[in-house]
Amino acid sequence: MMKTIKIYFVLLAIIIAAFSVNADDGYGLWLNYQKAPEPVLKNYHQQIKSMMVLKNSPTLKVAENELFKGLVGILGRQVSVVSEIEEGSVVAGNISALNSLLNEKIKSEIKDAGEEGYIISSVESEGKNIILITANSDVGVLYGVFNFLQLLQTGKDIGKLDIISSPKVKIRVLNHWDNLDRTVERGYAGFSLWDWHRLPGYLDPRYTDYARANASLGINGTVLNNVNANPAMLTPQFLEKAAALADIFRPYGLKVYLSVKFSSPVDIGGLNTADPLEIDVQEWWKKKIEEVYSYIPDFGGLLIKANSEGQPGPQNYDRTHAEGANMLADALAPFGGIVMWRAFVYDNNVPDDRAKQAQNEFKPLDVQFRDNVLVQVKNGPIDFQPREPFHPLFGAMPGTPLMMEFQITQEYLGQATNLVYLAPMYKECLDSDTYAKGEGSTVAKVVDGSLENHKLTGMAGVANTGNDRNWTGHLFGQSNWFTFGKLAWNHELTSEEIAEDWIKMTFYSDSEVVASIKKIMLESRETTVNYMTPLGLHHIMGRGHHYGPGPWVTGGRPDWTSLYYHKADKEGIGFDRTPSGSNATGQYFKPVADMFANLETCPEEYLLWFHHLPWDYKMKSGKTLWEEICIHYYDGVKSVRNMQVAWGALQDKIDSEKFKHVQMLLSVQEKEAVWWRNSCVLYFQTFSEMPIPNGFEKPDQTLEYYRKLTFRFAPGN
Ligand code: GCW
Repeated sequence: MMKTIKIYFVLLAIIIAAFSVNADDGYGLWLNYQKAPEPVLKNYHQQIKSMMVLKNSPTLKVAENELFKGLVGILGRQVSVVSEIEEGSVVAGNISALNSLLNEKIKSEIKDAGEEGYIISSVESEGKNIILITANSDVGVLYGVFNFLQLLQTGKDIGKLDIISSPKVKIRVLNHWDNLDRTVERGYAGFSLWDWHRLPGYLDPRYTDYARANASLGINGTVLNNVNANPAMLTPQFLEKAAALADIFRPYGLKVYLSVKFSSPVDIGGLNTADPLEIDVQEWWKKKIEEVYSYIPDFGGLLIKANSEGQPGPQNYDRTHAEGANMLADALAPFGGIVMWRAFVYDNNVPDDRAKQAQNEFKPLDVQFRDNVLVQVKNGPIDFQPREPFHPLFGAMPGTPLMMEFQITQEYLGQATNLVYLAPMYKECLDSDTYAKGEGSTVAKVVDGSLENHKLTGMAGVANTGNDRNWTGHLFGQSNWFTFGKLAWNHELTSEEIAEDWIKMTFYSDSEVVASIKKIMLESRETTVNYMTPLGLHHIMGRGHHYGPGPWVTGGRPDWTSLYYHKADKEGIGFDRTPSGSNATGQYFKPVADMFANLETCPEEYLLWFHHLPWDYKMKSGKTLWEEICIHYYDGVKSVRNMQVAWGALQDKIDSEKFKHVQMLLSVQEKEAVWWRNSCVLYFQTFSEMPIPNGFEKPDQTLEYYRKLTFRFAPGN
């Protein structure tokens, strides 16, 4: 009998261990709060004895719960919640609640922390050593708590804390391209998180987890619905649902915004025009916005895609983007709401060069927008390609705050089957020098307002979330959500720093594992560029769904074909955007324009973006352009294989479920990389008529084979 019981307990222990250590499906994101490893654990135990949050608001209640949960997890023991400070207390609260504990230094520094910033400081009070987390606002305290926990999760020394942090941009929002039927445009992680049908009655606990995840990154807003907006979003039925989400998000500092269709006054308002200069139309919007605020008193504002890809807009009535945006801005202004007006325009006439269109349309409108309007600009002038030069609008509209739009969902970067860490791509854009006001006028300075002293600033990320158990489809997609939030708060962080924190918070592993995952992540974006669109190639993905290669896509609207972008023929390949071509280079400021236009100075990674060159053009390496194209495609595949090997070596070092998930996806990625390489090399070879260099494995399928592949139900389309 005794023996059976023993065996039973041993089995039970094994089962529990298996489930707790080896079955992490990724739902907990970077917020699992695993026990800290020795030796830091010992220090933390000495330094943290108890906690106290001075709370009088739902936000501070959230902060208290989070701090408690975090400390218990990380310290691996109970934590007492005290009402008087003790030696080793972690004390959090806003400045008025903590007033008596603040020293002169904190009192003067807190002014610089602004509305959402915070201070984390080791101080001595009444002879006791404590850690203070304080801010001007409650949400600042919450951000401070998350940051403090992150310090512990990443094993930082907390002996002498002296941190002051505040966000570099004001509006830090996710853009969900989620439709009301729960499909997600360019979504690869299942269906929309918003269960519209069951809202507002049924409140999925996941909504709270979503808000918490965003708050942990400092994301303070979310646009719930697709920019290709359904006018029903503004009907009472859906406003009530949106309001239910807003109520859940509020304590987390997360404001709700909506995308609207410009023709809404006609679609749902019974008017026969949406002309922004018509009084009736203006009145309709004023009433509608008033109604929105009656549902959501702290509503953030509107996001609009107008006169782009078939969406209606002010140009339908011969009005400008500014006239359209200002009408909405006037309706929102009394409530403090803002308009985010997108510059991704794509009109009904095929332009000589689509890369120039946004600047052609928007630059002349500078200083015409109301104070509560931001123009939202994609990072590059075409469309979220694996690599684009920065958008020439940055710096070109000094009188208008320009907001950055990054894409987190990997529409053009392997969707949810490819491991691609996007921080290097975001940073490449943010760090680019526009030269708008001489050297040092980086895109980041345009976006954070410091270049022109704009107070209203913002950064948007097209979300990669869905109702997949792990939120983002690919586990590493989580790192891109994380990255977006971190960079929106502080664009000065490096890709390395962000990767390192995310890895530690996700895999809680030793430094060797961290180093090896970090290497995989940091190389992944360049790897993808190599097997998809090396040397400045772009927009050669499959038609419609953008899944896989489609360099052969022709027919239909020219600027929706690959041929339009690569312009390959017997003579050569690439889009001539120099003054002898479309002169898109002329949209950049002086030294940049010349750098791109001049073959001597154009960085090779943008070569075919700006130049049409013969196949035998001599590259810096001494090899021909054709050879270099091949080398890049083959390198891309090789790097994916290296990633597989490096990942394989982690087998016994990380959670087995996470390991297998990524391992399987890496093998899908390897096949897709080969598919990309073979398709592109074989296709371009029909023009170059040159051989694949010696020593490279020959494609095992014909071009015809690849051209015939179809994917009828590819997601996100
Ligand atoms: O990247 C393209 C996508 C469209 C998207 C559009 C946009 C929401 O292919 O699906 O529409 O950009 O940004 O408006």
